[in-house]
Amino acid sequence: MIRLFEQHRIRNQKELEGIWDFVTEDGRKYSLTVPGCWEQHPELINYRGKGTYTKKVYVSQKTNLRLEFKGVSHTADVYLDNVFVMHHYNAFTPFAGIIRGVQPGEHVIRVEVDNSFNEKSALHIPNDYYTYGGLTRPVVLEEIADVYIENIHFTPKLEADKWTGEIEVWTRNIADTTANVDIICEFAGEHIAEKDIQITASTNKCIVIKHSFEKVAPWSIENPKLYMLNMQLMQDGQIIDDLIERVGFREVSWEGTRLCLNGTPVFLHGFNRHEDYGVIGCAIPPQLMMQDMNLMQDMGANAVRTCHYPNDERFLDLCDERGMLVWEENHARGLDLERMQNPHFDEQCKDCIDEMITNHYNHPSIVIWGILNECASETEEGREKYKMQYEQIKELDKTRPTTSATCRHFTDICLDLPDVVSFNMYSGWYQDVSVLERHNKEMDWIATAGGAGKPIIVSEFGAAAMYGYRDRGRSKWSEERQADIIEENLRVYKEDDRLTGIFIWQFADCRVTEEGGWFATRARSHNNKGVVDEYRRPKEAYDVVKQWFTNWEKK
Ligand code: ADA
Repeated sequence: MIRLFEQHRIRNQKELEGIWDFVTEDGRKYSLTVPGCWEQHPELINYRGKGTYTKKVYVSQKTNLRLEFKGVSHTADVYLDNVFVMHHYNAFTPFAGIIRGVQPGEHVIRVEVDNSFNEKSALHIPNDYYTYGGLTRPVVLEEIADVYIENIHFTPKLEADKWTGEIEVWTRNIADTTANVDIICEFAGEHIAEKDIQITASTNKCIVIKHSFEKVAPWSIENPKLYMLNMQLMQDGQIIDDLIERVGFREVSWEGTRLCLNGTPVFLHGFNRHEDYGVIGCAIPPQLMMQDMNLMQDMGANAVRTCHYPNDERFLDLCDERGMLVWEENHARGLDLERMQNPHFDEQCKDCIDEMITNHYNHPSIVIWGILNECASETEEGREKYKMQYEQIKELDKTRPTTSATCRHFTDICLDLPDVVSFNMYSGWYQDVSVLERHNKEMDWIATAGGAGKPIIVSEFGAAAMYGYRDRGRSKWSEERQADIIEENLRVYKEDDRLTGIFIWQFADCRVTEEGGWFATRARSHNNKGVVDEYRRPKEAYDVVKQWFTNWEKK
């Protein structure tokens, strides 16, 4: 399944799911499922290095091929019939390439994948989550015309109780001659058209359409109403391409200390969720995404943070359908200044932000963009990079607020930069201190350090517990103690009107790397702070969270 909804009725699209040939760099051959992690194979559980996937495809007539990878972990070099097509770094964002004039017959797609840690990888490093290996998200093969729709962005706006929308249609002409096209769109009960558009040879063109909508229902947590935006491209009276996007009419704003959805203040209460699940690693299929969603909503959550990287589009589709608000962030966790000064860091972050927003812009569930979790925001050099990335986000999307989860308590010099201030706090776990006292100290500091008058989110809080470890003494690592610590935090945050959101760390246990010394503080080489374990077995904290979150809005 490529997305949770159909994106093409005209364009010929297929998912290259199933069995691919795979060979490690030392010549071991396997048949692996795609999407999938190579760690699923018993001989590759800890394999870190290079491997090559190959797949034969058949083309029935001469055509242009568009080959898209929704996620390859973590570096890919793609070839068609041994001709280089494209390179991509970072496991968590989609990328696509065009191959013009492919002859009919059999062709071979080859993907050289590398999940090793090296100086060229500034973001995938030994860390408190696992960098898997493989074609971990869907692979899509499309036959496209010389002129096609590359992307669509929809920006809803509520003006005097009336919804208007701006539709940006990015078209591309890969032919050697100028094209004359029309675009037509059925959307939210309206028929929209733009005629006689000229697209010069070998260029892109963005067509902007503004329209007002009489009879639409807003997208909200309670009623996440979605509309299909069906865009078709016509040339000489023929529909030669199409792209269907699914969008919602909603506005995010931040007024004073609150985040607002359609003008109404909202309190985000939910989980940090890594893409990691028992035996299948990060290649979570929609069935299990659905299970995660069901569990989080059973506990009464209304928000999820995609710690610490852009998520699979199908999970974001599910959040759109279920009214689950999303904090999505670029890929970074705990990079100190030295790591932020890796020569590849700036470009790899820039590409990640660009691909995240370009591809995820239309998801109504995404209400905030995050960057650089716990990176070097206490340094001047780090501040320059935070500033650059916030500015890049605003260039791409002015409709959503920005934030970053800091742990540089009392030393952070970047709180003036984002729209929303967020901090990670482990009172009761790493520090045996009063949650209330430590929280007020943090909030007082934030008010003097650039965060005054801004919305504030506690982006992480929680404790570890080994699933099944029960202890009447409620010692640390027992399920009982985890439940106690989470409850003490919830009790404090519930009473603090200065907050606009809280995220428990974390929804489920996740694998971590042995490299980097994480094994020492991460029993089983897992981060065990999940409210459920990696197989989604609930710990005692599950019912505590459920009791608090399901009654959260009631004062
Ligand atoms: C940090 C970090 C998380 C996780 C957490 C923990 O706040 O942002 O990724 O490592 O600590 O479990 O200690």
